[in-house]
Amino acid sequence: MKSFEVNFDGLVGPTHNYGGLSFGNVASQSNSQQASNPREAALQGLEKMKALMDMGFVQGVLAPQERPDVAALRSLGFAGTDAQVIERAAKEAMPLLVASCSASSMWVANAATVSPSADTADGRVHFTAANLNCKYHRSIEHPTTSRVLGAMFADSQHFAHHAALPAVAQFGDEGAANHTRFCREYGEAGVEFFVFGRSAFDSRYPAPQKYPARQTLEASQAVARLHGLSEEGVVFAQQNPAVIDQGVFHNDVIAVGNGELLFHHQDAFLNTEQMLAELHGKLAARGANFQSISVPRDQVAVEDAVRSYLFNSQLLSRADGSMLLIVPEECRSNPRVWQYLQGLTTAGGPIREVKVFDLKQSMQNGGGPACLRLRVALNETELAAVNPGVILTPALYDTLTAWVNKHYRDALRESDLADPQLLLECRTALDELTQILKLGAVYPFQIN
Ligand code: SUG
Repeated sequence: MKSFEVNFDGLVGPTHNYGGLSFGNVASQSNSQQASNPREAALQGLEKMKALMDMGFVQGVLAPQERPDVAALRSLGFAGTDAQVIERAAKEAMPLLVASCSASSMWVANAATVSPSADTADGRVHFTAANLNCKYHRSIEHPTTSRVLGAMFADSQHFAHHAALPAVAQFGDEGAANHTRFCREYGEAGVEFFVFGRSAFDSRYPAPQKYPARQTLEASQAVARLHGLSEEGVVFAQQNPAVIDQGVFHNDVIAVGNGELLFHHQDAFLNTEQMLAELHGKLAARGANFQSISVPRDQVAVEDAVRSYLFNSQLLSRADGSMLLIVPEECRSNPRVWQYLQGLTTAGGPIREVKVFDLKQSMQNGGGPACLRLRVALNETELAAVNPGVILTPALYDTLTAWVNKHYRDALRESDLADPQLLLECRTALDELTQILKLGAVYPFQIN
């Protein structure tokens, strides 16, 4: 049976703004308070989705969340009509209003961890929504994420959904941003690679000093158990705490994997040799020929990797067996990174082509091409069981582009977030979107 890796990209929501909300994420902190352009952000994302579709990849769409999140503000004690809730939050606690308006759900690599059916004990595709509890503005995403994923992957014969892990730092879980799957073919059993930043219960593991390690070992282990993964099918590895302190807040800022290949920075991990040997051995047992490309620090410094998002790229398998790397424009404007990439594609290795996309609106909040997509490996039967409304077609692309142009503002500043009209605009847009994507009622304003 044929199998595919389907990329579901997060559609940027109408409140996309620069709130400076993510301590440890250099771009989010340095662009705080700049005016954003939500329309441009959403169109940039759609361009990338269309380009992949046009290249023959199966491409899906993941809906944004309801923002401002009035229900979250109510749970913090703001009361009255919806307009009054927003007005009071703006007057008394602006940072909470900003957090409740974040369009951060666009970075769907953080929505969930996904294990394909070939890896799981019950032969279903498993999803665990990420609790994202390191940052308040992201911790409020998972209930809607679960509803949206449930509406996209509804058939319980093929899909199993797990609620987010306990909402405490000891089980901090950032989803697929710290998870990669290696395999020979997408439909064959693979090895799932979980990368954590610290251990919550075992002090022998070092931790970063300056910035938070968002993913714990215990969270990764819990997800592997929930998904019914076998010991032969998992490898756990620790991120180098020193790179977290340089702004690598998720492992997908310093490494990306696909098929039989891991593309990573020399300084990405602790105990790299041992980890690579384990991956090699476990993949060999599955008939796969694991390879890695380590980018040396004297060619690309960690700082260049963080600024350019070289590793926050999409590594895609093409029909001829070669790989394509989708990178953000910031890689081309960094001379060292661009030079490295020129050498990489001509070296006779698996990565033969680089394609560049302008994702500046998302990049300025620390979200590159890989952050914007959730990968779901599916066989033909499973793909047929996915809600067809969320699979991108030329017609859906046109509809979504028109929808964005109709509903989105082209400038948003912090002061605009207090405008009660913005809430109405967002709800009108999202109500229409659930019809376009055939999701049913998934948003709090549609349910309550
Ligand atoms: O969680 N930025 C996101 C970026 C997530 C990137 N995802 C991956 N690497 N997979 C974060 O830090 C910034 C929001 C603001 O400051 O307005 C933000 O949430």
